[in-house]
Amino acid sequence: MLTKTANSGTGGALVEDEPRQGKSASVKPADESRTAKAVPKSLTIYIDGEFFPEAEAKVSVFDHGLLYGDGIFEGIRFYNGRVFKLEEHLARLWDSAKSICLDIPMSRNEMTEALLETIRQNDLRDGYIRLLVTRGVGNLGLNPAQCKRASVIIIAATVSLYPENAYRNGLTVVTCATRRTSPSALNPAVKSLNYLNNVMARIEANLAGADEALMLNDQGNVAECTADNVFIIKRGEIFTPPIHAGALRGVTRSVVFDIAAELGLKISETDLTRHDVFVADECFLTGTAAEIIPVVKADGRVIGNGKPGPISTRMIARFRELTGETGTPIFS
Ligand code: PXG
Repeated sequence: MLTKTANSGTGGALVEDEPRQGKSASVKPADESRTAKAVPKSLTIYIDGEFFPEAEAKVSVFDHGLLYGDGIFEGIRFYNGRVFKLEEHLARLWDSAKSICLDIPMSRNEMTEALLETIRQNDLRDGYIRLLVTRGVGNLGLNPAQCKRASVIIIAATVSLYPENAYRNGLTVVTCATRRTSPSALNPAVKSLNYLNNVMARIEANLAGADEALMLNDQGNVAECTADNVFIIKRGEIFTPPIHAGALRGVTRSVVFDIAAELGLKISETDLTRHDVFVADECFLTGTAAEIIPVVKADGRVIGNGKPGPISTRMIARFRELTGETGTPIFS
């Protein structure tokens, strides 16, 4: 996850694979939003207090983020010149750090300024931030006591949303055999650089020709998808798995709770089974990259009438209003 191509202006940012049906929430380098003829412009990347062109943005092969996935990250969006829910993302980053005994080598205010400056350096108003804190350089042993200082990396890029028809037509999901990590192994609340559990699930979805993988916990209840939280709607009420079921405390998930309260919709955290998903009237996923996106098929069962339902549609509309109107200003 820390590798970068060093030879072009197009490879430094994270690019997700193309989902089936060409639906994509891929994060692309800034220059791809320009015309095909435009000369690719290199991203400017923050590493430990300095800015580098992406070809020179490199980390040591002895960084334990690379050697062991020892580190944490956040994916953050900015819209219309404002960073959406920045404080919530930073709070979760600091919680992840505390849980794994990682000292973030800067204050939250300094992190905010570094993040805003990275966006400004890339001259972006709408896009995606990948913020990483790695354990830093150590030796080949896994003992983090060898790592003297954590490294902070901030990448700002443009983001290609799923195409609008994915929001209108919905996604398909399949349940995967890979279970969400048990809290007794690696607590899924830690947004760690070790995402192999989710990557394995994602591979299963790809092999099955689905857009996303529904991950269960060790009890067989629904936890979440590979990078998104799951919600279902039954008889006008919204349900989502509780955190203890292995769901990340998603920032977008919290926004759904806020919108539900605002719209007077009943919402609760409850253990869900695959059956609950199959017989739901509506289903949607939430995540920073995907935002709120409907699901219309799970393991071959058509959800509701096979089209995004009215509550999902209202949620999406209100979410879009909020992202366009709220957030931490970047340029003032
Ligand atoms: N579950 C998991 C396992 C996640 O990693 C979410 C749910 C949604 O949380 P937020 O706070 O984004 O509403 C995530 C999000 C990406 C990306 O490119 C995001 C995540 C992981 C990998 C990629 O946005 N985390």
